[in-house]
Amino acid sequence: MPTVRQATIDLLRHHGLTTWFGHPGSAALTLLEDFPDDFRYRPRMGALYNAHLNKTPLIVTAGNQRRAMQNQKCLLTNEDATFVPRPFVKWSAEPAIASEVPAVLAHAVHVAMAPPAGPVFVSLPMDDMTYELDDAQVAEIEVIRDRTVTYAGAFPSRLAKKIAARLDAAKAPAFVVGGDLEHAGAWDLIVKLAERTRAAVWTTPLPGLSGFPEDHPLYHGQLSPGAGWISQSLAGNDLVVVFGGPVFRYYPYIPGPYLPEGTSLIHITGDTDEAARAPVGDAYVGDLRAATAALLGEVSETTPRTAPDARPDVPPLEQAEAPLDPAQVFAAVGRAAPQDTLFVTEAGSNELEITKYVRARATQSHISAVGGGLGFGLPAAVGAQLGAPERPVVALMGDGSMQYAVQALWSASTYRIPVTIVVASNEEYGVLKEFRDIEGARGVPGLDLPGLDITATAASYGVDTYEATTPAEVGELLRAGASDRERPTLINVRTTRVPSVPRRVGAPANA
Ligand SMILES: Cc1ncc(C[n+]2csc(CCOP(=O)(O)OP(=O)(O)O)c2C)c(N)n1
Ligand SMILES: [Mg+2]
Repeated sequence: MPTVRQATIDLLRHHGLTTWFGHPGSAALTLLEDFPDDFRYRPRMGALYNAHLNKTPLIVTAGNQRRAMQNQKCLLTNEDATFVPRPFVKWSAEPAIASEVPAVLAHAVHVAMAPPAGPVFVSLPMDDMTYELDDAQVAEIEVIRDRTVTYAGAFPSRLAKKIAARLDAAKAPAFVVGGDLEHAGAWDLIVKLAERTRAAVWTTPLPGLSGFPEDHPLYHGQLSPGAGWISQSLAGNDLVVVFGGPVFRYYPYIPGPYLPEGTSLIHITGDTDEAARAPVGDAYVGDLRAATAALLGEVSETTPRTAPDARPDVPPLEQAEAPLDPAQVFAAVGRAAPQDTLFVTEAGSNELEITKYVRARATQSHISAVGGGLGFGLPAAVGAQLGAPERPVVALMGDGSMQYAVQALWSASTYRIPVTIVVASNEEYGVLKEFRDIEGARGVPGLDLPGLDITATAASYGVDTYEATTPAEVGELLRAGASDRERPTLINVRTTRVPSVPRRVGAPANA
């Protein structure tokens, strides 16, 4: 008779879940024994908070002590296992009996995938895995394994007409796009809609995925999260339409109205809580792809508007020597990176510079952490490279951010995952200094990072490492790193410290 472990593996395989990111511990050994050849195991603790805010459909399992030893609180007992990952999971469970494990995992898969997607958690007592199933249980599990759950989204044309009428009447509409547009597969549609309405397009702060081509003439960059900054950036737009993201994840507190005087906001989202918690605007909750398609069918093509000003050109390469201005580094990266590069960024003070100068071009080409919890970038880059093995994956990291999940370098070198990592080393937590200045906080310790040897650290994990000292070298090393499909590469660049006046896009000079 098959065991619960065999039925579990079979169920996961059936759903195409064959890459397992884990942290091997003794409570998981009964699950991992005789690990099947068509599965791959990557040791790594997940950052649940970021996964939750990035709406990543992740099934997290943790081994628990044997059921008969939990009452004594033996070593490895997780007393209230389902509570531990809250509030960062959509759902969590521990099967009531061993034979229920596959059914609970099927439930977990479907809940994780249901829009808006997100992580779920299942606790698996160790002795469940070896439990032998009888014929009736096997038959029931097969039915559960083979059934399907389909989400069919629609957007009523009555509502699309109403929104389109407001868009048609607007003199200078702006779109603010979020990563959910990409989850929804609405990339081409939103580009067409922006072109048809000649809207200025911004990315929502902390978008996760950029939602729009960053090299498009209508693209204006990523909004800075402060309310006062956002209302300044959107000044002159009489209608703002937000697609597939929250309104907005403000930080830090920058006084100012949520919107410029006389501007109204429409919020189109697939996430009911996003709609419910927004401080301004009329929200429409529905399927994002269907909503964008419906709007495209309804907006008038004849509303005369001039295109908003395109952004300044990327600066020419300078003959500079390290420490380099970050703009020079990222302009060099943007020039050298192959067209289909997938960028993962965890770059502190440089996130906005990156949308200005690197300009990711296609869908699924710029991934970042919505939650901002450091320790996302390196493992996300490794995961992205596993998910998109033919594409060059380039991680753009700060020297501080490098330290939070540095062991991902071990996975990259051990499993020959050919990511290229560019580190902007300014020897500080630069963005925290910007926030310190904004808050007017004095005497804050711990913001300098002198003496970190990034290349030596990476080399100790077995990664090929280089030090770039000019923009031209950044470009050459990046091209070489991206074309090496066998091994990971790390390029460290010394960069200038952040200036003491915040220089964020849309930031008022006196913020
Ligand atoms: C786990 C975690 N710890 C601390 C922070 C606070 N934090 C936000 S940005 C940052 C510094 C990033 O520095 P670095 O990567 O060097 O980029 P820089 O701003 O210097 O360009 C820190 C410590 C965080 N977001 N997450
Ligand atoms: Mg730094």
